[in-house]
Amino acid sequence: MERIATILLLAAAAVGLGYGYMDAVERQAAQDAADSAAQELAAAEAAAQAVEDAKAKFVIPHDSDENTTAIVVALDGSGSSDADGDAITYSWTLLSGDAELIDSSNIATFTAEPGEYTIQLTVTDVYGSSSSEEKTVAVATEPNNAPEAVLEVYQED
Ligand SMILES: [Ca+2]
Ligand SMILES: [Ca+2]
Repeated sequence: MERIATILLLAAAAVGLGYGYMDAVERQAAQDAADSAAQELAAAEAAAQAVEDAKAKFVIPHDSDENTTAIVVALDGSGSSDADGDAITYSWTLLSGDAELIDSSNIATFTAEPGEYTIQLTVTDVYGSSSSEEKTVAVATEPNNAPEAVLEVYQED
């Protein structure tokens, strides 16, 4: 009788271990899924940060003049080249943002209010072969602190 009880106890312990093992496997699977989701999130955040870091960023300087809320941004394509030494022409396009590009060959400028602007430069050689590069420019609002009111009260003579 005692022996049967021992066998039953051992069987119960084995079943318990089995459940314990399954729990561990399931916990590991859940942990792996959570780790992989965290890795994907981190990768997405890193990609978003890389896009943010790649932006050329400017802040409109504070100059105590409420009427000057823009800066002139210069774009320089003079580093472009052709491997064969062919003459190249420059074409500037504002892909996003509200501004007017003023271009003269390898240099372009535009007046930028606060906002984001994406500009594309395309260079084309005499054979009609071309390549393009895009850049995003982020212009931040002129920083300004509110004045501080100070009110004192006196008795008049
Ligand atoms: Ca200003
Ligand atoms: Ca060429």
